[in-house]
Amino acid sequence: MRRSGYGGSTEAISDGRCLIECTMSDKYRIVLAEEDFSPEECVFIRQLAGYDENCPSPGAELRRCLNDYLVFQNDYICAAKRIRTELEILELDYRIRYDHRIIRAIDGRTKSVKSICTKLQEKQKPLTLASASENLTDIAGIRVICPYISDIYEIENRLLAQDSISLIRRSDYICHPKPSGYRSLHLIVGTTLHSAGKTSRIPVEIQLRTVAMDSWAGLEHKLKYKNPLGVSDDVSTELSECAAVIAQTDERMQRIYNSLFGKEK
Ligand code: 0O2
Repeated sequence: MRRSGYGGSTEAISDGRCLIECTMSDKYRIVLAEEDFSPEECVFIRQLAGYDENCPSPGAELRRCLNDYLVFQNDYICAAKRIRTELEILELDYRIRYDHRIIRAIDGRTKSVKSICTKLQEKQKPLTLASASENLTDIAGIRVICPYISDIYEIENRLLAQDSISLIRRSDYICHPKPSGYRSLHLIVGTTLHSAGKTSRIPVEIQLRTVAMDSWAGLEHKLKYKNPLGVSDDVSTELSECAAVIAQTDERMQRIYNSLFGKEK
């Protein structure tokens, strides 16, 4: 096995495994060998990138698949990074200008290759990278946690005022909670990337919630939303009632905040 320096050349090894170096920056310098992915993930990557079983050079073909996948994924990493930076700038501006911490936390993830495939299968869409780009809008996801409900809409307005960010879809689960009791503002925004001579608008899902909504969603996610065994109607009702109590508390806290600080911004 031979590895070049930081220039990013790659070398397949004889038993069909391979190593890839990405050359973006130190942070994104990724060295991947097949064993970095579970065997299951490797199957998904091969499927998504259209692995050619008849290719006379399996190592090189796997390397191509991994490389195609990493190039695909990198667009989403970059798009999320840009949105995150805008959010951090906004947070700083509010802290300095108004002495208000409009954002308590920002969390982010890119969807795993397994989740991408599962979602495509659920939507009965082809398992290809092109299909993932076309049919999924949450490959890059950012969660923003705010103190007050009004902060959520303030952030929305400020973000969408940016030339580099456009709204693709908006779901207001605060005004219209899900039957489960789930509350958040979901924005699918697009941001334009220019790379390798082409321009593309990459979607990023932003979930904006209060601290209280987030604590409920975090617990319910495990208890019910992602529980493969499901829960009884009684538990569902109780969870939904908890969400309603939390929503009332958020509204009361908002009223207290407004009464003390008014509309300064
Ligand atoms: P995960 O593991 O959290 O990422 P789409 O996902 O865009 O194809 P849709 O219906 O537009 O479909 O998405 P939706 O319902 O607007 O938002 C999906 C995400 O919101 C979910 O992602 C969850 O993160 C969150 N969410 C939606 N409903 C609930 C709920 O009842 N409880 C909790 N805790 N979270 C919820 P994923 O990919 O489904 O899951």
